[in-house]
Amino acid sequence: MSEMRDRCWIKALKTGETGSYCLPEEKTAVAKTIREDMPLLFQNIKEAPASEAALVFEKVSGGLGEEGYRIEKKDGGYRVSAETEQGWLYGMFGLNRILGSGKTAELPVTEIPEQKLRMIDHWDNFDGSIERGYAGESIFYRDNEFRKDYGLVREYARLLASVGVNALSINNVNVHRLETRFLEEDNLLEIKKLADIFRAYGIQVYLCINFAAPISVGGLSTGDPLDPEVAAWWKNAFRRVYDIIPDFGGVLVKADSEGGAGPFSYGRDHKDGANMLARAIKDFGGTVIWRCFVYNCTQKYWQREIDRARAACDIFSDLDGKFEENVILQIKNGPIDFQIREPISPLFGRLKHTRQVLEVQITQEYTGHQKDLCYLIPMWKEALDFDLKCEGEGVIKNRISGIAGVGNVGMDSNWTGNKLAQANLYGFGRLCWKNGLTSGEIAEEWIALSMDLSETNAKALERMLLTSREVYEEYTCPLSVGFMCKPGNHYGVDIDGYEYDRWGTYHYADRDGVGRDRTVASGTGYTRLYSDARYEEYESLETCPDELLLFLHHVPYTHVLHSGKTVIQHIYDSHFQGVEKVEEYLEGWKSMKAEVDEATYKNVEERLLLQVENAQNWRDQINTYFYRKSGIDDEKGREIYK
Ligand code: GCV
Repeated sequence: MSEMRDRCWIKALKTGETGSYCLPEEKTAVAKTIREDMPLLFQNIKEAPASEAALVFEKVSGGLGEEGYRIEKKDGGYRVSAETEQGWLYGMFGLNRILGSGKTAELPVTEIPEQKLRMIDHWDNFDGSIERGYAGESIFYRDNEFRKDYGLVREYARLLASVGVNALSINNVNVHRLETRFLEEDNLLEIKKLADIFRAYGIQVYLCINFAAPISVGGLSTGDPLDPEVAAWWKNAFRRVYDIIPDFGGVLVKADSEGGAGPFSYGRDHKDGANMLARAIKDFGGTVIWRCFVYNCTQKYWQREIDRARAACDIFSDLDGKFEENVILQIKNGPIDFQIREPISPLFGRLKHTRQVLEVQITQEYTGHQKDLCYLIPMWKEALDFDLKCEGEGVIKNRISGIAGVGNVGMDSNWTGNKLAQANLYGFGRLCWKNGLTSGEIAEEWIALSMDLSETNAKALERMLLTSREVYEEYTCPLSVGFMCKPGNHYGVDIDGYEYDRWGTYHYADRDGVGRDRTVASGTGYTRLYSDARYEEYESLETCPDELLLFLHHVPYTHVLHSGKTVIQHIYDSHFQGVEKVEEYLEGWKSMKAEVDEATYKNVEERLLLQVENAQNWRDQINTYFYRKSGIDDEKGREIYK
């Protein structure tokens, strides 16, 4: 069974504000959850007959939709109204949050989620490892078996539901041999137990599938999506799934990507692949979420005409409008791969008649491995608020039908390895639900619910969170150049680690300048994938935003930014500054020691010490590298190792 877990942001309230509550009848799994969890969340209040209750749940019709709720004060207590039990569930957690963060002045509140699909993607493998996981082993699997720690799974389901997550894929998008067999009956019976737990918290379970499964487990000679035998095999497999889990969500598919099978293997396109699965799963009510992370990962660095940033657009643009209704395309926020700074993927603008989901990475693969502090909400907000300036609705959050985040939890007792990385999971859910929340509001809420800090320290921690993305950017990635990290594990500096490799992520630094030329005038033409307005902005050095410069242009080190600095001076300044700020984080955290429990204090201090070391390494190597390339001194005369 699970060790004592950090309850995170869910408060066991002892407010004394409410004397009693009236529970909904136990008709469904969700209502049962409310009955069981109410006493955990509102600890000093007792069940009471409806007439006396100070906290009542009421069903209403109209106005709140399938998941919305309203909370208002009523006769010295509170009333939670919803059209459904799922709405009540969210209302219960909403009230817990409001009371727990002392925000009762905001009542009455009416909340309806702004994104329909709010999904966590697990990259968990059956052997218990997690691809890009930084918080211990998988909570679902161990040694090629189901871990069967149902209490822990339930705690996790509660955590996700408390921030409004309503879907979950439970295995890695890279589907290996054993996970391919998740579609077989014995495994499905285990998956059903997980689905039962998640269902009780309003969360639908999805599986990642291997496009080559008809061959590897089905014994067919082909996985060709246009072969009727292949389609029949999938339909049969889905029938098996739905016989066991009737409300199964569907499948998430990574195909033709990083060595995996896909429709290209059979000379077909991605509409053929996605639609075949969509038709096979349609009768059972399932959805196919198809990832657009498809690119050639075997290029040579001198093949400058091949641009990985273009790949998704080149492959998917012409397929717009040709997908079945139960297909959703899942698109990473940037065109390459979850770097600390990338432009927004132009594919969002090119799909006008296809459902799309934004994919972000909560787990900190390229953003510090949950050792370095990096609060990611500002980055995701930038994506949601980005205006493509195209015909019709241009703002991303209004074009998509959901958001998926690659999860960041594991067996570590605080769930996320670094306690402060909890803020990213919390914020993911809150932001999916209410896109208009600011990064500051989310940070403030999370701190109020998760820590017991004085106002001054709470503000100081909030500032740390809010500045941490930019600070990480400062000491790692100048001007969106990207991928100067160690190959393989993606932590720490290795400036040329990927420069001559096959992955298509080159910075092209030479003695004169740096950056990837993606212009129409002299580069790969990537800028033309955007609307006219964005193309013009990005194509011209006059208007290209500084922070995207090296993603889009190759410029001399002496090029002057809008900030007034040269590129080389910006590199030096930002790297010195980034390290200074991390050192300040450490001092700031030390000054909070008296107000933080010991385990959390140590947990974060340990990681900040690692972050200081990491930031210094980045600073020193980047500064030396660019000094050696350019021969240009730091105008402030600081020490740059030669
Ligand atoms: C699950 C990046 C990561 C891979 C990941 C892949 C993806 O390339 O490094 O570990 O694979 O993205 O999103 O599919």
